[in-house]
Order: sequence, then C-alpha cells, then structure tokens
Amino acid sequence: MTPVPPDVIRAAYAELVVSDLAAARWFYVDVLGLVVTAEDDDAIHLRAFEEYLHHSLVLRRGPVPACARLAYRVRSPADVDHAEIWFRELGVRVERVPAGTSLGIGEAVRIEDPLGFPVEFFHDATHVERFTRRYDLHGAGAISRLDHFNVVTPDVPAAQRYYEDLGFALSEDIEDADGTVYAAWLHRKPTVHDVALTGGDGPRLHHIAFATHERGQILHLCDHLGAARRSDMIERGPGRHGVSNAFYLYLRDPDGHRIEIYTHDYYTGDPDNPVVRWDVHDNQRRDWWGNPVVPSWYAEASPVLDLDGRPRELHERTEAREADVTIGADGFSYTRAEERGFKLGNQV
Ligand code: 4SX
Ligand code: FE2
Repeated sequence: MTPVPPDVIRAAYAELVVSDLAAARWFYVDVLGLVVTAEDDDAIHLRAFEEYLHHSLVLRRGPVPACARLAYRVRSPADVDHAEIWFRELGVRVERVPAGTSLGIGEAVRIEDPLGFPVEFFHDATHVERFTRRYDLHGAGAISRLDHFNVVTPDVPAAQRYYEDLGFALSEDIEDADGTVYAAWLHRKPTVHDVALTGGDGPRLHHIAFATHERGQILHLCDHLGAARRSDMIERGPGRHGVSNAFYLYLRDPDGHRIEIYTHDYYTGDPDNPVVRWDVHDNQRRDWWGNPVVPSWYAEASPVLDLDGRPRELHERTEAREADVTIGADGFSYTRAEERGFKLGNQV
C-alpha cells in the first residue's frame, strides 16, 4: 500500500524550554495575557482566548533555552497512523507516544523531521473552556489563537518540497532573478501560513506567531511593555508586512525566543489561490511602509532539540543570505523594484 500523508489541519502548539519560569510567566501571562490551563514547578501550559484545546504553548523549565517541539493537529485518529507510516517510509526517526505523554494531548507521533525539527502530529486533545466571550478577562491586548511557526533552514526549496509532499500549499515567497529562494510561506488552514521557511543556518526556530483580531490589540502590547519599562523586548515593528499583508509586531521573551503578534492576513482556502512572489530587492516585501528590518531579526533564532532533548547541530546555508543581498532594500536607502524589472508583489 502506498503511504498517504496525514491530513494536517493546522499548526497547533509549540513547546519552548525557558531558563526562568517566573520571568517567562510574567511575559506570557501578565503582558501577553495568555490563559493558564495548567502549571507546576516545571511547566506552564497556556492557551489564547479563542482556543478550546488544552494548550497552544508549553513553557518548560530547562538549562538551555530552545524549541523542544512543534506540533500539528491532524484531522482524525487514523491520520496519526498515517503519519507514523508516512514518516517511517521517509526514513526519519519516528516515535509513537501514548496519550498523556504531553499533558492534555492524546496518542501522538513524534518525529525528527528531514529539516531537523522535533515535530509532533496528534488528533485527540483535552477540551477546556473557550474564552471567546469572556470579555471580562480579555484586556486591551487580547490574543485569539496560535497562527504559525517560522523555521530557519539552509535549503528553502528542499524544505518547501518536503512540506508540499505533506500537503501544504505555497502562498508567497521571496526570491531573486537568479532563482535563489530566500523564504517561503506554506499553509494547511486557509490563511497565509502554518509554517514559514526562512533561509539560514538551521535547524533553528525563528519565531512562533499568535493572532489578534485587531491592530489596536498589538499597539496596546507595545504600550504595556513601554509602561513596564521593557521596551527592549520589542524587536521589530509594529508594522505592516508586505508578504502576507499582516499587521505585525516581534517581541523577544526573557530567554530571547522570538514571538510575533500578527493580524489581518487573508483567505487562501480555494485550491487556485494565487501565489505571490516577491523580489528580494523590493524594499516593501518585509515591511510595506519600507521600515528597516533590524539585523538581529535576520541573525538570531532559537536552537532546537532532538527527541532526546539534545541540541541539534547547525547546518550552514550555502546560498546567498537575504541580509547580505538587501543592503539598500531594507529601508536604509531605496531601490525601486520596477527599475530592476520585477513587478511589486507579482502574482503568478
Ligand atoms: O517579514 S515578512 O513581511 O516577509 C513576514 C514575516 C511576513 C509574514 C510573517 O509571518 C513573517 O514572520
Ligand atoms: Fe511570522
């Protein structure tokens, strides 16, 4: 029987290792306003206001800040079996774990994916109260749900093929006239992405992103950090992305993990959803208003662990790096895409 890929619904949760659980709690609960589903001395399980599965983020205390897991939800329990067969066939490390191995999560398949990330596929999960209408708890910076993962990997086209084989569809990318691909955005749920691939030394986690309903909620988070005299936690933004069209903000948590707050991307659910390709020299691709991308955003990312909890070795990107080819295209001076013979936000 030919293996069929598991039917992935969406990016569902991430587990981050943090060095100081109390400091992390201040950032994720007191500032971002995420809801605590469960907590003890070792871990905090969090969800956003619209989420009814047990958690979308696990913070686990540990010696080295790192990404310990990225998890996708699949459509049915049978898809967990499909995942096991699919990844055994692919020849990567696969572990089947019983229900409850992760608090609140049913039977699951864990893999070390071909890009080097620790990834879980699950269907069953404990339902908890959905706080959609608990406006008494929301606050001005309310976060609705987890939106996507962004991973750093040396070979973007190879990573794109891996995800396309798994059933993900490309929505946008950044490339140059020579065909070098610098980044790609792929989705299962009908938004711009569940996963973005960023070209660089990998595997590393670039960021995880949470969605709000409105831009005002993102602006409030900036005001909150200012009032707490922690404006140093704001890394990039607020702004409007070119790619995805989303309104965005990047924060760095107390361990340096990057968290994006994101809203206003667009529907991609039809099978003929047009792909948007951006020239790497387009000043507006990463910030629609032409604001500079800070160097740390290109250079820094979180290490990832293997299934035994050991840090993964990095593989170097050998192709051109975006930060090296975009001098002048990240707001420090202006290059006009049309002058380079590339239409802005070109649809194909
Ligand atoms: O910086 S980009 O405009 O390319 C961008 C980055 C677009 C969408 C994202 O989610 C992101 O992290
Ligand atoms: Fe993002």
